[in-house]
Amino acid sequence: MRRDGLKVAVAGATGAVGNAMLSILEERNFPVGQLVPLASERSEGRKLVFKGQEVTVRKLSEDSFQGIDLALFSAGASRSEVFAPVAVSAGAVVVDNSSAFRMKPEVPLVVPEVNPQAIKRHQGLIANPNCSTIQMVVALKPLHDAARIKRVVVSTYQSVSGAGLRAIEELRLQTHALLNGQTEVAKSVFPHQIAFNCLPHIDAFLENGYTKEEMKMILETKKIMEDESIAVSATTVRVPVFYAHSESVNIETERKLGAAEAKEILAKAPGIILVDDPINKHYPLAIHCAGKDPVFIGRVREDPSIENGLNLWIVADNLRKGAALNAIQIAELLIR
Ligand code: 25A
Ligand code: L14
Repeated sequence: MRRDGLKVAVAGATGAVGNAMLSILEERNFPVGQLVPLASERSEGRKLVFKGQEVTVRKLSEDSFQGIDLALFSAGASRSEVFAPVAVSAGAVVVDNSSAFRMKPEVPLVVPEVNPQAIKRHQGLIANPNCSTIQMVVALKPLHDAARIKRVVVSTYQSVSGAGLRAIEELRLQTHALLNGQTEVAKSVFPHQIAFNCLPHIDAFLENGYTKEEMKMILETKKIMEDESIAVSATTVRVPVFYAHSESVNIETERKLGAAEAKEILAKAPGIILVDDPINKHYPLAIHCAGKDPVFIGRVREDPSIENGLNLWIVADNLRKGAALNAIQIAELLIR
């Protein structure tokens, strides 16, 4: 791929992730020569601003990718299934945010802090992992290198922005309605009221009783860490938070890792900020991590219920490190 003056398409440019992609391309001075924002016909003709210039949203179609060097996809799995292969055939390299291709053996699934080497074997398409998985593996990788992780038990507290712009609006409207004395709320994105509630249900349920979101955490973790032996047990929960996902993570290691040693390792690891001073009430909070790039870790402590166990609290902005930022970091590896 060229290294300068790239023609970059963003499929889903009007969505929550697409919008973050435009900001991050600009912030990081990614070498964009021309930006081509793509979305559904609902947004055709809409103007967006990129680097101070107006750009017009075009309808995502078979002819969207002529001359495109890099295509960033975040318009849902069904759109990626149809249009990502079209973009690759047209000669673009695709970084796909959806779940469509992540588990395909020939497709690299990349978190730059964890498995940058996997990118080398790409055949035109690189998959960006699930948001909850990305922030967890950034934390797991340095601990795995130090002490080999045998098992992970994770519960997530996921913000509504992961489900898109309409989901953000649904939480806002429901909260407003309930605070104004209404007892019934309108719902369309989430299966139940999300305001003042927690939903143990993200993405669709599978026959095994788990949700797709939970299975993504299990399967994608093994693939990114390149270690099928890591056992993962996940419960994913939607909470009434707008931005940033939080996770309670319990790990069991082969070798004993004390809390102090674990903190030292995490503090030095790439992409991580340790915020762990509970006496002064310092630990990562979604409201502080929203809009930021790193993965924030705190509440690091030994688990006395097993021989070699640790508990961690991990928070990151799901639209940035969980989606748009990670995708652009992948693109940066491509042009390096
Ligand atoms: O299809 P899926 O797999 O179920 O996933 C799609 C949903 O998941 C979000 C996405 O959020 C959407 O809600 N999403 C997808 N991948 C994600 C990821 N990795 C992710 N969220 C987090 N991490 P979104 O609404 O913020 O962004 C959607 C973007 O995709 C464009 N798009 C949708 N359908 C398209 C399409 N582009 C091309 N062809 C299609 N057929 C979408 O553009 C947006 O950029 P848009 O023009 O449809 O959206 C403009 C406005 O319309 C609202 N809207 C979205 N869907 C509907 C809708 N309004 C009415 N009815 C709808 N069904 C959006 O809120 C936006 O303001
Ligand atoms: O697989 O609804 O990347 O919060 C990320 C957002 C799945 C849905 C993925 C959500 C999507 C998820």
